[in-house]
Amino acid sequence: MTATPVKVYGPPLSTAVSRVLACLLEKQVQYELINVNMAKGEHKSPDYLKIQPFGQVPAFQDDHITLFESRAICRYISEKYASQGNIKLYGINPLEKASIEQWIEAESQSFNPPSGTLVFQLAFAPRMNIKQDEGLIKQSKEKLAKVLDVYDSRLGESRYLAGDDFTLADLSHLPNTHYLVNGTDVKELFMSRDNVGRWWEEISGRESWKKVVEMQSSSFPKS
Ligand SMILES: N[C@@H](CCC(=O)N[C@@H](CS)C(=O)NCC(=O)O)C(=O)O
Repeated sequence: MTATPVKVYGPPLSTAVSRVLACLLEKQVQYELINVNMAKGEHKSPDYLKIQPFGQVPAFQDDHITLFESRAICRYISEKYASQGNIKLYGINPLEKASIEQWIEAESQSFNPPSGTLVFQLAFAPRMNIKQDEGLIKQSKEKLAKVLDVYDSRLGESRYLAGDDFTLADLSHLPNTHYLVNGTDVKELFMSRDNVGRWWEEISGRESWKKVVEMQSSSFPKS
């Protein structure tokens, strides 16, 4: 455990915040979660913009350093606390790290665009009384299906995306997939692919992620 807790700013319901929380829990790093009331626009306030200039969550502080971008924060946590918690999370040699990076990039560049759109359209828009865009939903489902074909093939060769161990590559997929598999018809895109379905059951059952989901459930605004 670290002496001074690191600080994470933002609500656990945010996919990007939950990525960072899952990483901190895997690495057993003590943290303080600081609420940012997005409904009240606190993420656009002048003080908050000093630590996250794009006005988004999460922001992250460790002693004197401040970071934003959830995947960069996860890389930092994994490197700084390399010898504690899950020591395989970011690999232990150049090839492992490159393989993990390859799949983090795939997540960010190929998986996140269609899956993030679907999370917003199917999980958040109805709760926010925002009209859904049926054309965009259809297009995103088609794009995501193609990405998941690649994943299914990869996961037929190895237990996890980057090899035999659960790593940041897998962890990065937890937030969007969680929303899509729990409560939307996109679940079928994941579960109809045997290897993707097996992988999802395995990664979503990790204690770290179950704790994040608990935090999300208890912070969900009551209607
Ligand atoms: N690439 C960023 C994305 C951050 C992001 O989009 N955060 C969303 C919540 S999940 C947000 O702050 N949205 C409010 C806004 O953009 O104004 C990361 O991974 O940290």
